[in-house]
Amino acid sequence: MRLIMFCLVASLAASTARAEILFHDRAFADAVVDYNLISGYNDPTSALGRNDWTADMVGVNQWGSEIGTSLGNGGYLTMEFVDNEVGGSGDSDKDLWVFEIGGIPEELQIEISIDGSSWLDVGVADRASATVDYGVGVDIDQYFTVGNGYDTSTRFRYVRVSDTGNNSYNMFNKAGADIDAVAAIYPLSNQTTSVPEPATLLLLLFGLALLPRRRCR
Ligand SMILES: [Ca+2]
Ligand SMILES: [Ca+2]
Ligand SMILES: [Ca+2]
Ligand SMILES: [Ca+2]
Repeated sequence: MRLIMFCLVASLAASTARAEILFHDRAFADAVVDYNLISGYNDPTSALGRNDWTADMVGVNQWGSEIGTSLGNGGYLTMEFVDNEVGGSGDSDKDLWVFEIGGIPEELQIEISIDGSSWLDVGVADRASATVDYGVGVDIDQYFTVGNGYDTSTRFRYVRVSDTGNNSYNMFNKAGADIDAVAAIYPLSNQTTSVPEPATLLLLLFGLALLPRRRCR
C-alpha cells in the first residue's frame, strides 16, 4: 500500500490529467495563516491550492514566484485547510505531501495543529534527491501517543513548514526550502474526487501496482 501511495502521489505531480482523476482540489491547503519568508520569492499564496510544478522546470530550475514560495534561512509558512482536514492513515503510509520543489532538495521541519495554537512536531521532511522533484511525504501516525491523545480519529487543520537552516541560501529568490503546495492524503475518501469513470482509476491503480519497485525509489 505504501508503494502504491508513493507512486500515486508521484504520478499526481507528474501528470495533471491523472491528478484531476485522483485528488480533489480540496485536498490542498486553502489559506495562509502566518509566515516569515526570507527570500525574493515571498508570495505565500503561491503555496496554496493544487501543485503547479512540472518536471520540465527541473533542468534549468526555471520556475517563477507564481509557482512556489521560498522560505529562506529559518523562514516559515503556516497554512490552514478550510474545506478538508489532515488525518493519520493508521499505519506508516504517508499522510501529508509537501511539494518541495527545485533543483536542490531542501529539508523542512513539519508541524501540525488542530487549533493553530498547540502544535505537534512531525519531524524533518527531506526529499531523497533532486530527481524526486515532486516533493516529500510525511507520516504523522508515528507521532501519536497516549500522552498527546492523538489517534486516527484526530483531524488537523493547520500545517506549519519551517526551513531548518541546513539548506542552500546562495540564490536569494529561491533561498532555502521551496514550497509549491501542501496536500492532505488521509483521510483518503475526503481528499479524492468522486471519479466519473471508475474504470480509469482502477486501471491506473492496477498499473501502478505492477510497476517495478525500482522505478518508485
Ligand atoms: Ca483544501
Ligand atoms: Ca500514516
Ligand atoms: Ca531553494
Ligand atoms: Ca504552487
